[in-house]
Amino acid sequence: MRQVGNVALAMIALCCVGGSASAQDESGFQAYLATLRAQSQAAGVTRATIDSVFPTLTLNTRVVQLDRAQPGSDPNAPPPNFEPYRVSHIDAARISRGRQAFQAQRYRLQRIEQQTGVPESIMVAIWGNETNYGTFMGNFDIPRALASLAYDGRRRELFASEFVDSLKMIDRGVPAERLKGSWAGAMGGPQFLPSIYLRLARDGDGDGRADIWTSDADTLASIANYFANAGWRPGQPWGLAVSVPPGFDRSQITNRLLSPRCAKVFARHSGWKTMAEWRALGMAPVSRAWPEDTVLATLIEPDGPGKTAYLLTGNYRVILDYNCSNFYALAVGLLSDAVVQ
Ligand SMILES: [Ca+2]
Repeated sequence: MRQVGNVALAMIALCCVGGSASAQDESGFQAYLATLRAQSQAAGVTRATIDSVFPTLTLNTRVVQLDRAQPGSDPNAPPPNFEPYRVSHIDAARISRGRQAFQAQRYRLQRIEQQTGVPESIMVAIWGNETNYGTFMGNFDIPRALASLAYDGRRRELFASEFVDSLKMIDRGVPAERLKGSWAGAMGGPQFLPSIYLRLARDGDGDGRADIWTSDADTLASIANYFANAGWRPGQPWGLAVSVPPGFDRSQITNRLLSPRCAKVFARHSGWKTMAEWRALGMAPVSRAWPEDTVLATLIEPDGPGKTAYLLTGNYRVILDYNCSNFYALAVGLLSDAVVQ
């Protein structure tokens, strides 16, 4: 009952914010653009960029449909198992392409790892998970998509801010026609939102531009810069697959901390223990060498007791910072291991 009431309230709220969110009409969108224009001016976007972009903007109903089709999560539903996801996302084709990308890019990857401490294999795995190694980066016009999503209003503040940042990219010298990406505003090989591009995109090939759309060197340098900025610890793995001993008492590893962000993702992790403590509890490595005894890790059992479990270091949290999903982060970690085998 409470849920029904909340949904009804939300619909009422939507109907009355600007009177346009449910109408989805071009005239409502054009009227809303005055707000976005004022926000852009207030944020310091140049007149030339504003005058060149705004006349091109029309409502993209397709991105609004895609945003609304995002599956809502039922708080009472048990999380799905990871194993089917692993099998479909880290298949032979993706591993094979990853090994090819790894070999083809090694001369760059080695240099970037030396500069940032971010492993070559992690850069490749992010690239593979985000865009299948640069082969699928999205073809939506980014300012138009973000303006449409801001107008729709489900996450207006976020999308309006990203829209303004996409204009700042033009001011910074990115050609407007480069601003192509996913329907939700992620661009180029690393799939950066405009705010992330402005903060963390890097020039990897020395031409003075961070071209994450056509330069593999810039894409890989940008991914590494993101990871270094988010606190990747050189010399530590992301984690490793382990087997949990039969009859293991899980009450002794309960996580009592509540994460302020991504609470549901972190709620699936145990409390922190050192590798020495995990080994003393009977965990046995499945796939790779045991990290140093002092490294801290949490345990996740994404398929429940009796199946493969994973010990996750602080570096796993850096992958979550990139995309806060346990399935995503596990897939990146396992793909990174597979491409260098
Ligand atoms: Ca460049």
